[in-house]
Amino acid sequence: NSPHKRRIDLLGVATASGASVRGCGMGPEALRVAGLAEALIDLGHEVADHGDLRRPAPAIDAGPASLRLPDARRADVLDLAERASDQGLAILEAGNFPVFLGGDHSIAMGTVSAVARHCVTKGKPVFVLWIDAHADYNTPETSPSGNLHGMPLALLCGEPEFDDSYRGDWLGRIDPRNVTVIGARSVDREERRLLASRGVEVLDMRKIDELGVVALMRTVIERVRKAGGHLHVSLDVDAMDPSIAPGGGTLVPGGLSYREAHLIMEMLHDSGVAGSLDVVELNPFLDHGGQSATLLVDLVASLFGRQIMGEEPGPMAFVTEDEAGA
Ligand code: NNH
Ligand code: MN
Ligand code: MN
Ligand code: MN
Repeated sequence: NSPHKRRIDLLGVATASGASVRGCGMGPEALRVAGLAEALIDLGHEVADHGDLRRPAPAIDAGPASLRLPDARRADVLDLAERASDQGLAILEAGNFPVFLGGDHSIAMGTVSAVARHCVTKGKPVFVLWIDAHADYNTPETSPSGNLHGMPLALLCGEPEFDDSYRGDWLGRIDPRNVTVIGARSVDREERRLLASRGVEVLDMRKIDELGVVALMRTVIERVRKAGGHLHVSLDVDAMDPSIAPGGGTLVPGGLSYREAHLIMEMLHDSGVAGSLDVVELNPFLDHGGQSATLLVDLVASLFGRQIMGEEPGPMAFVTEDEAGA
């Protein structure tokens, strides 16, 4: 119902270096093939695609996860985070809405940094809505896996257990009390303790079951609105139930339903508080014929104003190969 048209800038960060399952480096291209830019243009927005950030010569990643060149992978993650932060900052300074296409969730070290650097000059508080099966608040000390995609929020919130190699002028800082994780159902033991002690709000699946996304989202949105803040939305494909979003490397049962996920995005649209977005962890190698990529494109469309009874076209029907009569 908002006629608000925006200039939306897509930036891919094509990497899986923060994850142990490979394949989400192909995420940005799958989102393009699923029609992301076209869906946004259909809604009347202006779209620019900046292509993908990637490492020119990725480390060859042989052997079991435990032997997989952790230093090389960390260097990949931090190089891409720095570049995503610098390029994201330029997009925000131009007054545009950045949509970052992952890539694994470690790219948020850079994307959220861009938002924090931009907003600090405007005196605008940054809020983060982390839509994810996981809380991604591990540190190198607490992480059971060593994978950097499980750590971006902890780094961004200034947890001290990251050494100086993680820091640079590109890294932004957010207040853990302005972070809401929604959809969580897999949180590690030490991670849970950290989240509680720092005051991160975790709206886990049980809270969603009991109270519903509408009541929960209203309070999140109200808090941002009252503070005159910028909301960064970070959407991990594994937030959704694996039955509707199989294209992720770390699936957990009991996730957001199709309508719960859309309702979150629709409410965010109506609120007008969102100013930047990540779409991460899509693994086209594990997806079923584009089902998860299509779902993510439809969710982004809901965030940018697509409505069931709106004038613009509705969600794309996902057609299986059988139905298509292939
Ligand atoms: N918490 C686990 C870890 O730190 C899993 C993180 N994996 C994710 N996060 N996909 O969204 O390794
Ligand atoms: Mn995540
Ligand atoms: Mn996750
Ligand atoms: Mn720099």
